[in-house]
Amino acid sequence: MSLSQEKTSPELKVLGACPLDCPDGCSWVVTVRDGRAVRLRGNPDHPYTRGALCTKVSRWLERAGQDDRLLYPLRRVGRKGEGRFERISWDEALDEIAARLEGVVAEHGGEAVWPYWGTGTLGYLQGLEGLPGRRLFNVLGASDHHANICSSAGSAGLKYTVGSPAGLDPEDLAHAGLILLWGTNPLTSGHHVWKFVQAARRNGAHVVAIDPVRTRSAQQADEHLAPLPGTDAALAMGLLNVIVGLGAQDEEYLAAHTLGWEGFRERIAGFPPEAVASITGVPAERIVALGERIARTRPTAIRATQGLQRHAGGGTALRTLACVPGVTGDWALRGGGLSFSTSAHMKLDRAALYRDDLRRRPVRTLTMSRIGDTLLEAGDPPVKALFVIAANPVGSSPDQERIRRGLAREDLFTVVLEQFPTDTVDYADIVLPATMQHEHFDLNDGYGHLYLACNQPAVAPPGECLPSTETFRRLARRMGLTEPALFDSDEELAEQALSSGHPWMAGVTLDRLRKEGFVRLSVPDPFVPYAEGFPTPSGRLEFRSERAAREGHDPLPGYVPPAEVVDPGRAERYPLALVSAASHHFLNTVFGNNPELRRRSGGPVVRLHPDDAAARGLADGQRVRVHNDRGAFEAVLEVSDAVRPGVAASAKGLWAKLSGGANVNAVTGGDLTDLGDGPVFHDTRVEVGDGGAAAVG
Ligand SMILES: Nc1nc2c(c(=O)[nH]1)N[C@H]1C(S)=C(S)[C@@H](COP(=O)(O)OP(=O)(O)OC[C@H]3O[C@@H](n4cnc5c(=O)[nH]c(N)nc54)[C@H](O)[C@@H]3O)O[C@H]1N2
Ligand SMILES: Nc1nc2c(c(=O)[nH]1)N[C@H]1C(S)=C(S)[C@@H](COP(=O)(O)OP(=O)(O)OC[C@H]3O[C@@H](n4cnc5c(=O)[nH]c(N)nc54)[C@H](O)[C@@H]3O)O[C@H]1N2
Ligand code: SF4
Ligand SMILES: [Mo]
Repeated sequence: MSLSQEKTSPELKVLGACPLDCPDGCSWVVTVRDGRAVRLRGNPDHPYTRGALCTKVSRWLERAGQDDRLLYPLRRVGRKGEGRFERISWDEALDEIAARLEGVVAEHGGEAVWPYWGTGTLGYLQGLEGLPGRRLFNVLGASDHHANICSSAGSAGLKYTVGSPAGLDPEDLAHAGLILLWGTNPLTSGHHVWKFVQAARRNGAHVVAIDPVRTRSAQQADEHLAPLPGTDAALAMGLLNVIVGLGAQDEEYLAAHTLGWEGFRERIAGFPPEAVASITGVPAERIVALGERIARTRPTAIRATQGLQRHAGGGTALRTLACVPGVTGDWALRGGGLSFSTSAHMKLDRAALYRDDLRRRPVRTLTMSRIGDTLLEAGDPPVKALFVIAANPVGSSPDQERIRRGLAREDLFTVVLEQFPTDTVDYADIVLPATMQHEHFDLNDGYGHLYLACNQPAVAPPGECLPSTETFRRLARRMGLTEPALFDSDEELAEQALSSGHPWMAGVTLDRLRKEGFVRLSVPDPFVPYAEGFPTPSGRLEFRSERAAREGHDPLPGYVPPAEVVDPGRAERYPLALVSAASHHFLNTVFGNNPELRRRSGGPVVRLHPDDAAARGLADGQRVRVHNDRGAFEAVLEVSDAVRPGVAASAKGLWAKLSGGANVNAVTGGDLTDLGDGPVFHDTRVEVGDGGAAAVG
């Protein structure tokens, strides 16, 4: 084509949304010229994300065109874990998968099949809750998958206190007088909330970061408290102790809107500031000062995302934190209360999408973060076929070495639907190439605002990539299945999802979504989520929860200590508490193979307080080995007083095979939280030693 033709060829702007596991759910615009995506930018019209993407997704199109993109179905030719494959046709791939699945179901029953879906895309159709394959797996009677990896602990805790993991609209942080950024690092893990924090500040709000590490966000806050990891619930009880000591509880609110205050009040009395100081390592006078500040400021907004619930007591931590605005009555005010995730405010018809009614009998549930143990256990039946969909367990799930051993089982048939040759792909028998977001249709929200988005495909898929929904329609046909629900088109699925009839979905139609790109839920304005009552059994905020008691838990909130962090035996062998939070440069392991972002990340890094480095004779910039009895990874040491003494700070997201063979999950363990069966990534003890001359990638 000549230059003049290129100049005149019309440009097309296609509206879409970022699908990654991030609260922000950015709206984006793809510019298409001659069938090629030439630009991808944030959509300035979106009220929450306002045109800004993040440092990662600004490289989306670069990622889409990376040389290592998977473009064709592959069959393993090497040993499991080696990552050697040959190209095959879709027909061969589907024939082989159909035959192997039928064989497994016939010999071991449907539950021997594990659909293991992750968070690579939060799209309602292509990812979330395993939807693309969920109906097919329901028909086969496959095991259910508990995607506990991210927020199940906090969700379970919040459910007891306020009835739902959903809380205040993050936009309403702008109306808070005091903001507690509690176990959350928004400038890295969802930066769009920051402009609402800043708006509050312009009105005089005070911002406190509570984090064992002085993060980017903590640096920007007015105040930073650095508790020992996993002790936040004790801190919350200490703050309440101060508030009640001042008589600043809202008696009217307590009487009208809460349940179990008397019992909870007695428990609060057991957490005087001095005792809490010795549990948390936060000086008593700082606890008193913050308690007094909460007592005299209305309203207080707690922004607590996933970080602080990745501990043995993580479920109770959120359960207890949500009580603070119950005692002060701040849940009744715009900008008061707690914000964790907005997902439960999205009233799509999930049951209609998932069609779990297609199961002929109840099935067992297998827990995502326990994949290593589960694959190595005998099991009844043992897992014989594993479908990995938008997940990368080798890189992202705990106890890496056990996962590798499980995936290496010769009798296990593993299919991976992927875009890139991840650490997990290396163990696949069959690899199926998946489209990326600008190549397929989806509905998206994110979990940090109240807008639903429609993502339109902007370009044709490269090579032989297919949307996961289409892959499973083809597989169902190949297996000779006839259930009509297995063949619904993407558009039909979207219509079903939007037809819940819930009043908040009024006006949220596919037509409008297509035209406008995103639509705000029809929530009341102003939106004070629990002004009319809480979605708990009693309709009140439940300090005392009969439901918790029935389910075998403490009827009252309080403090459940972390496990490894406070275990004296482990502390002796592994003196450092490791936190491996979100990396600024990757989104989980997505982008972990992007050369520029890897370069910027500096590769695997572990940060230690100067005292801890000196005690080990370690120097800044030195190669070190971070280890415990589960495994080890190599990193470069950064000595920094941003890290609390006794804590080692690293990050998730690097690919093991590009980082010396292991990443941080070589040392994290597979235990589960007190509530919600969540993982305990930040409740890990390690030692850090000289790494010798070993290469660090
Ligand atoms: N850039 C980037 N953004 C991301 C992600 C990413 O990988 N990279 N991941 C996305 C996903 S999947 C999620 S779930 C969210 C997670 O984002 P966040 O909810 O922010 O969770 P984390 O990054 O795990 O931890 C946040 C902070 O909690 C601190 N922390 C750890 N343990 C404790 C504790 O016991 N108490 C307190 N007070 N603080 C603690 C950590 O030091 C860290 O600074 O971010 C999303 N956004
Ligand atoms: N140490 C430590 N580990 C952690 C955490 C931590 O805080 N510390 N955080 C945990 C958290 S919060 C989470 S959410 C998990 C995430 O763990 P996983 O759910 O396993 O997510 P990822 O590692 O991002 O892998 C997702 C994969 O999906 C692929 N993908 C993306 N889009 C699509 C698509 O449209 N179709 C298909 N088929 N594939 C796609 C990507 O290429 C990527 O390889 O990690 C957890 N791991
Ligand atoms: S990862 Fe988060 S901040 Fe970045 S573009 Fe996606 S939604 Fe926006
Ligand atoms: Mo997550």
